[in-house]
Amino acid sequence: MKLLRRKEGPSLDTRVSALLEAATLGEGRLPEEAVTAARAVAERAGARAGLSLDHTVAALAGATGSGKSSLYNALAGQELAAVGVTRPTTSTAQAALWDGEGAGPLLDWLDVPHRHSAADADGSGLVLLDLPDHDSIRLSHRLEVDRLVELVDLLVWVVDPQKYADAALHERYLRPLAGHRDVMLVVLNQVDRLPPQAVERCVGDLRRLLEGDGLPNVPVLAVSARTGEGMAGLREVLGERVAARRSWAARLGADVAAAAAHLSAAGGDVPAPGEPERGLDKGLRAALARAAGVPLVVEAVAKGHRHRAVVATGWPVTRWLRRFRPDPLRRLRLGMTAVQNARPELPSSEEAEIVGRTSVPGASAVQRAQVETALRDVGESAAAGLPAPWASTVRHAARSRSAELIDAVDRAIATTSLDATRRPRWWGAVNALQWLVFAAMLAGALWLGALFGMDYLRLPQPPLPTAGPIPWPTVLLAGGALAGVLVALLSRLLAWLGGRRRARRTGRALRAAIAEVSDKLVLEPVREELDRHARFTEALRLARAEV
Ligand SMILES: Nc1nc2c(ncn2[C@@H]2O[C@H](COP(=O)(O)OP(=O)(O)OP(=O)(O)O)[C@@H](O)[C@H]2O)c(=O)[nH]1
Ligand SMILES: [Mg+2]
Repeated sequence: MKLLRRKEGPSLDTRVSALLEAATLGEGRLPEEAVTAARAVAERAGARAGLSLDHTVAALAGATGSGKSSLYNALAGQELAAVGVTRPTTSTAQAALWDGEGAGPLLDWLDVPHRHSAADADGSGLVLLDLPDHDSIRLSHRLEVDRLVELVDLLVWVVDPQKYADAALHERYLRPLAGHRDVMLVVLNQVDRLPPQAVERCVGDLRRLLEGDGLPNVPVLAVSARTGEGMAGLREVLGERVAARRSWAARLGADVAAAAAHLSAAGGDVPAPGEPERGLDKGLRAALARAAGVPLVVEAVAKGHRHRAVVATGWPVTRWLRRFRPDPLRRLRLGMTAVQNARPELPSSEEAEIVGRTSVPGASAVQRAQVETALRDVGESAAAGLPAPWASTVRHAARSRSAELIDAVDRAIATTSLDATRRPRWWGAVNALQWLVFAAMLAGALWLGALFGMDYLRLPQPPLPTAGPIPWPTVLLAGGALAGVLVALLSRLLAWLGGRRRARRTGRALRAAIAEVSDKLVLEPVREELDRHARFTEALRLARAEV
């Protein structure tokens, strides 16, 4: 589009694109009628801008008998249109062309096949349309008028002294077109029928009515097609508009503004509340944590840690007993990779078939209901302050992926808790120490056993080394046993502390993982919708040239 750039504010081109963008963003959110209307305006703007910009299409519109055809003839300088006594007379639009070269495609687009060349040479660039009556008893007339009133560059409303206050004109056309005041003229025709002093009063009254329509400062011209009074003034005003070549852009600008206002009314242009509050999903995260059994997992992590610590570092004499007890963490099928998790020797319950699922007990009905409520709360608070259609889509966005939520949280927990089974390095060292101490104890026991056997067989006793007063084998046996138990007890204390720390750390990691899931599945869609609304509002502002 080759469009003129205004001195200030965005260009028409920019505004049309903005309107189109607003329509696209409003799609599926706002009433379809408003979206379609905005698209139609954008399309029309593109079409008009692609046609002759050297021509200004002005339409004579008004009630039957107001004298449109008479004015048309007077301006053209010849009897082109039939002026009748039977009403209505004009049934299809016709065009008079002044220097009509290049106006053909424009009139094709307007779908006005009846064209004449005007005899009056003064008016180069003007395309004048004589329209049927807007208040016609014939539907086809009204449709033709409505169609062309939407398309032309300049609207010339023709009224007469009797019917200038007609409600049909003011309510159906003038008031809704208040935004088009820059591309409108009002002509009070037939002033020859008024006594001279009444003309001014009549014009004043008409001006007041127009002000009431939201059309102050619209030029009002008192003319008579019959006597030619005021016609020079009308010719002059039309000539100025044609010479300026601005009407088409002003008209389209007004159309864009009107369509944007319509979208705005349909979708509300309350500015977006911006980014959703941080921590908006706090309640949701807590509900998800409860529903996913985080407290249970955290407890199992602590217990599991202690359990494995005893297996690894306990007194070798008794630690094997531990193996008969299940690992509390493994029982929830946590801390295993998906491969381990899917191993066939695992109980083939329903969940076991789904790789990577935990066996944390499923959320109770109450917990699920709490998640639902929390989800609704997120939607509600994100939608607060938004106009109705957008508020509803934001609320919907918050719940759009809720079906995946519980599963995603469960997966996050399975992944996050993998880390909870890492073995601390000291377990290995203590284990080695335990076996060393155990070996010492065993050596002592064997030694004593050998001594006992030799004594039984009455063999001579070999010399017995002593540590102080106590013989070495006894030191080894008793000391080994004592040291083993002590090391086991100390390890148990350390494992208890370690379990607590690990549980805390796992709790934090789980909550972080849940926050991530909630952000991705709940807040992200909400943010997207809020962003869409923000872009919609911004596009509308631009389309209405409010910058
Ligand atoms: N006295 C007087 N009569 C006029 C004037 N202009 C038009 N007329 C008469 O008003 C009647 C209607 O004029 P038209 O020009 O046919 O009116 P129109 O607005 O085209 O009417 P439709 O085609 O039916 O919509 C005709 O009898 C004209 O002679 C005027 O300035 N003064
Ligand atoms: Mg007519």
